[in-house]
Amino acid sequence: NQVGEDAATKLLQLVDEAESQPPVLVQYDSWGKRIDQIKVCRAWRDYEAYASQNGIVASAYEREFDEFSRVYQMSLLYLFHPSSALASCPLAMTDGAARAIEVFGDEELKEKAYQHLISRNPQTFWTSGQWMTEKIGGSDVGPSETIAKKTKDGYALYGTKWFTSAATSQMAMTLARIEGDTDGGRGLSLFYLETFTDKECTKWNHIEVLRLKDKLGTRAMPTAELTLNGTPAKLVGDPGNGVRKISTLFNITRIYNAISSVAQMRRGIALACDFAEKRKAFGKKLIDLPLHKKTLDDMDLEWRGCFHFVFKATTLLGKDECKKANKHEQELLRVLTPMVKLYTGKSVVNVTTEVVESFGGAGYIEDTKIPRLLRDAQVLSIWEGTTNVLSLDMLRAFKKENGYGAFEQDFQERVNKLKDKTFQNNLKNIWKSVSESFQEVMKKDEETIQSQARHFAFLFSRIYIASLLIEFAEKTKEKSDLETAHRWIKTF
Ligand code: MFK
Repeated sequence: NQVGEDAATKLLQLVDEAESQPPVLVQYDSWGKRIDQIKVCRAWRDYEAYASQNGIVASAYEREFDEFSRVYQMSLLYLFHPSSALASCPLAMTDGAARAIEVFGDEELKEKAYQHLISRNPQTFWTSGQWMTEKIGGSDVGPSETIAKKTKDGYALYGTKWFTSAATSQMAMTLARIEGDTDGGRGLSLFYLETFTDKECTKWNHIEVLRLKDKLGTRAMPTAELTLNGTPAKLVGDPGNGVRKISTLFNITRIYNAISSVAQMRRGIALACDFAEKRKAFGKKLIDLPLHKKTLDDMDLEWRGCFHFVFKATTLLGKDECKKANKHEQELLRVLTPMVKLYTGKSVVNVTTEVVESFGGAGYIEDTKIPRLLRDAQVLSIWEGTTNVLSLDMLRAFKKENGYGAFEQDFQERVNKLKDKTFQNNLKNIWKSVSESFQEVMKKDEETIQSQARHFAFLFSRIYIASLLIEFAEKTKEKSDLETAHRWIKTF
């Protein structure tokens, strides 16, 4: 695939350029006029153009491969992300916005914004922001303070958004409370706004840029703090239920996050393996030192499990979007989305920590570019819902949307089909013990239940992954796939 080839060559070269020329905010021009210009480097723009031309968002909506279009599109993302200096982030939000418009948008949004978001022409391609976070809360979105005042053409928004990733996007989806509406997430509404008033994106649309954020990683990406001073906005769908509506968007970005985590793990492991083939210590190549080899194998095992997990969710997403998913599959997708995000978001941090260590002291030194891998991994367990928030979302889906029933049924059906009866019994026994202790906890008070959510989110993820690995191995009949499944189950 051409994107794979480019990821190893020209896209990779852009990473250094983008990282060495981080965005800059110029607040005033030479004559003291407030301009709030965010300058991004050429490489950052090149990434957006490349993504558009190669359909990294568009191919999901062209649906050339019908229900498998998502698998195809996420495979492109998988190749693109590790060489993208996190230009994958605006693409995630762009994709989420396209999906939200597809679900809730009127004809006007579908004819204009949507066409820009899925364009393959860099001249007409738009990216979108997803402005949810306010000073009052990042995880707790319900108390958001942005107000929407009715105007003759629509609404005008007033408020401050504390983190706006990729702030140079041409549009954004955001939340605001229409004056007089109730408190909490249900009183918020979903809005569409255009960030600039001119095509060249130089004149902000009643928006002030307060500052750019100085972040641990994602340094090539402009993340800004913005104040909306009467920004014209259009209501998306009916008023209210803004949190529920924007979940359509963040359920897409959460899968992007999981794909990107898996892709980033693979890149780190590839570098660590390459180094191990070249570096000598104690008279041998590192790869021939048994403990080092075992450490690399364990990293690889984790990546394999995560890969199957996230592509299972991606397959369901594609089915759902093509209206081919039945109710059970929709419920399963709902619950797997937070699970794949939380599980892979933590794994990428753990695996990348090992990658750094596998280079010894060199991994800690900036000019090897290895530290950047860890900096950029850290955000993957934070944005789009932290591990704890997503563990609670798993419980929400388990309880409210028959997520547990769908999850258990899918797991049992897969396990019942296994040919390897020893493996089957092992899995059944592990499931029995985990599900019984889960049911015991679910009888307790809400505080106890919540305190155990993360523990069970990881356990359920790991057992589900075991079932995916053995199912895959029984299909391919490859020795290495069988070994992978057996090694995974031994970790319980
Ligand atoms: C390389 C990869 C790049 C990835 C892109 C990175 C871009 C970065 C941009 C950002 O980071 S944007 C900020 C991301 N912020 C979050 O993800 C917010 C995290 N917090 C949560 O997810 C909380 O769980 C949540 C805000 C949803 C809690 O909201 P509420 O209103 O306190 O909870 P509530 O009342 O349970 O939910 C409101 C409704 O939404 C309910 O429906 P009903 O009104 O019908 O009862 C919920 O069922 C529904 N809901 C909540 N989460 C849902 C959901 N529905 C479907 N899917 C979900 N995940």
